[in-house]
Amino acid sequence: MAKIKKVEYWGGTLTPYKENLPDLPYILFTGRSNVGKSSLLNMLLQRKVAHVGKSPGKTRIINFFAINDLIAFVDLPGYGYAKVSKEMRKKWEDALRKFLYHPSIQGAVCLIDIRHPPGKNDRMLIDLLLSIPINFRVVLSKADKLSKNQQVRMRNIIARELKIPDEELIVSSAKEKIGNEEIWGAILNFLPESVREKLR
Ligand SMILES: Nc1nc2c(ncn2[C@@H]2O[C@H](COP(=O)(O)OP(=O)(O)OP(=O)(O)O)[C@@H](O)[C@H]2O)c(=O)[nH]1
Ligand SMILES: [Mg+2]
Repeated sequence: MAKIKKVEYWGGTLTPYKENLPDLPYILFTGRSNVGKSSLLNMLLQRKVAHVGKSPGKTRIINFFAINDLIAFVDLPGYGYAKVSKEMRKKWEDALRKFLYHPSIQGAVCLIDIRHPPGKNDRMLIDLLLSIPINFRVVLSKADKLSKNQQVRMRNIIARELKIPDEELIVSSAKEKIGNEEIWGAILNFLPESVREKLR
């Protein structure tokens, strides 16, 4: 796990194109609206920095959080948010696609609700990530909502659907602080050795 000394909110942007982004490694948090991205980020950072919403679509802009001046977490708005027009959604998807090629992006954490098989949007995103040279890990969120047996069952189902080995899917709960170590382990592995050493 990383030693978090300082978290700095850099502010948000409506499109992934923010001029003069500081040249730090970025870790993206993706997933459909309401899946628990902001909550997971708060768990990993051990403080309430990202806004958590009762209704889907809480995060409407891209938020950047710099950690120890070494790396930055990027909290993305959720996809599949029904109240956004088709045109807006298309614009957003194109922008995200472009953003994924940004040279500073070192990895992505993709959340999928452990209670449901991946939807069309989840699959589109995973396929996109598989098609470009980017490290990513899939995290199954809200595990506290299922029994241990159900968690194992859903992990198998989701792994099969995504064609990812099931041991690579990380089971997590922001509510019960499950998966923190494992997710940090994955994130540290995305980073260059020199940065990883400084975060430890
Ligand atoms: N039981 C349970 N609820 C959770 C967990 N993580 C998030 N939630 C709840 O799910 C809802 C959405 O959480 P957010 O963290 O705002 O989700 P998000 O993916 O950032 O949503 P958008 O910003 O709309 O894309 C909130 O009501 C959270 O309290 C979890 O691990 N367990
Ligand atoms: Mg959010």
